[in-house]
Formats: sequence, C-alpha cells, structure tokens
Amino acid sequence: MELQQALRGAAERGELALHYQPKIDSQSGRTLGLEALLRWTHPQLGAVSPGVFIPIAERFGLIIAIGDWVIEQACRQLAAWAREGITLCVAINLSAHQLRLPDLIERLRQALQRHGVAARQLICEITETVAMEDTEATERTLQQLGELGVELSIDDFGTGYSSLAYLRKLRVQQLKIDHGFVRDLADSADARAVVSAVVQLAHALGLRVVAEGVETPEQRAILVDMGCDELQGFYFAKPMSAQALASAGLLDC
Ligand code: G
Ligand code: G
Ligand code: NA
Ligand code: MN
Repeated sequence: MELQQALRGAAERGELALHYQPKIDSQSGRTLGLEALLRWTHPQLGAVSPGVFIPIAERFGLIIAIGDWVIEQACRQLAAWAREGITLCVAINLSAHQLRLPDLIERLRQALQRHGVAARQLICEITETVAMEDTEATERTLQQLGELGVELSIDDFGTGYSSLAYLRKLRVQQLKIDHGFVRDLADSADARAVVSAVVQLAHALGLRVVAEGVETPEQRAILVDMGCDELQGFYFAKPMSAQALASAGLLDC
C-alpha cells in the first residue's frame, strides 16, 4: 500500500504519537520547555520518519487533519502535566498549509480552551521560509497568533533568505539557530561568527535564542559562552515519550 494511503486515518488507528525533546536553560541546565515532534508507527514498516511522511501529508492534503491532531494532543498533554503540578511550555511545529487556514487561530483557541491551557504555554515553531512568505493571509494569521498570546519561534534560522525585515514586522519571541551552524561550531570560525551574530541580533531585538542539534560538550560550551539562552539536542536529551521523560527525571523542574 502507498504511504499516502496508509497515512490516511493513521491518527484514528492510534499510529501517531508525540515525542517531546527538552529545551534546556543554558545557565541552570533545567528543562524550560519541550518541542513536540510527531512520530508515526506504520503497522508493517514500523517507524517512518517525519522527514518522509510530513511532506507526503502536505502533498496529499492530510497535513491539516494531522496538524489538528498535534494541536489537540499537545494541549491534552499540557493539561495532564498541569494536573501533576508540572508547568512547562510546549512548542509545536506548524506547516505552511496550516498557516494559510483562515481559522487556524480559532482552532488553536478552542483546543487551548477545551483543555484549560494558557496560551502562553504554547509556542508555534515555523520555518524562516514560511515566516517570510509574504501573503496577506499568513501575515494576518501570525499577527493574530500574537494577539491570542501564543509565542512564535522561527525554526531553522539562518537557512532561509536573509531578509530580516520580517523580524520587526512579526511578533516573534524566539529564534532557533539551525543545527547546521551548531554542527560546525568547533571547526569553523565562520559558523562561530554567524552564531555569535545571531545571538547578538536576537538579544538586541529582545528575543530569546535557542540552539538546536547540540551534540557535544564543546558545542555546549561555545554556545553558553556566546550567551545562547536555550539549548536543545542529543547531548541533553533525544525526543521521547511523555512517560520516558518522566522516568528520566527530565520533568523535575
Ligand atoms: O523529529 P525529526 O527530527 O525526525 O523531524 C523531522 C522533520 O519533521 C523536522 O523538520 C520537523 O520540524 C518535522 N516535524 C516533526 N513533527 C512535526 C509536526 O508535528 N508538524 C510538522 N508540520 N512538522 C513536524
Ligand atoms: O526541523 P526541526 O528543527 O523541527 O527538526 C528537528 C529534528 O532534529 C527532529 O527530527 C529531531 O529528532 C532532530 N534532532 C534533535 N536533536 C538533534 C541532534 O542533537 N542532532 C541531530 N542530528 N538531530 C537532532
Ligand atoms: Na522545529
Ligand atoms: Mn529546526
């Protein structure tokens, strides 16, 4: 069966799950928040990477339903943690197709309300390319996202076209430095220059900076030195289920 066929109804069959990867406070080492990353277990093939199935979902019109499932699941989990006295922020990844929905804000508002979750606990990550997509609809949606009180994070920062005008226009609270720069930090003066400049730019604009893909203590040390606010990567924790996070003590904050 085609993947696209199998992906249809995957949520209803219980094949989707959210895993969560901690974002660590670079000063205290504590978990500040989590990024929700979608996982699909295909009944025959096993785990299929989101790098593979998200583009398929986008191409075949399945990303809206899957995106709704992610929003719902993230809010449900936030509420479950709240009942245990754990108050963290959760970041979800939004596709360009979701941002073009005229009622995305309403969908988010209703999911938050259904689970009694505060808007400020939810962060939306969108890629730089999507943030710069200069359509009126996208711009309006991003504006309304800010009014709802949901934070906006620019993912894979540094990989898109380098017009920075949108940073002033949009209500952005967070920049995520692309893992490509982080990977090269120890060996490349150019990568260090870019990351250092991004940290300073972000701070000058009053934004927080997150480095993604941190894998080594050297990378961590350089990023702490540069004043990067939050760190995320395999060095600290891989994406894992809510249950695995709790067992690993990563929710004791
Ligand atoms: O988890 P992993 O590193 O394999 O993710 C691969 C890609 O899939 C990343 O670009 C990530 O942003 C994307 N992705 C993961 N979960 C979601 C999701 O819930 N929605 C969307 N739109 N993309 C996601
Ligand atoms: O596009 P986005 O930044 O949302 O993608 C996040 C992806 O990066 C996820 O698939 C996640 O599993 C992966 N990831 C998270 N931490 C690391 C890391 O330290 N190294 C590598 N290579 N990938 C990572
Ligand atoms: Na992301
Ligand atoms: Mn990213």
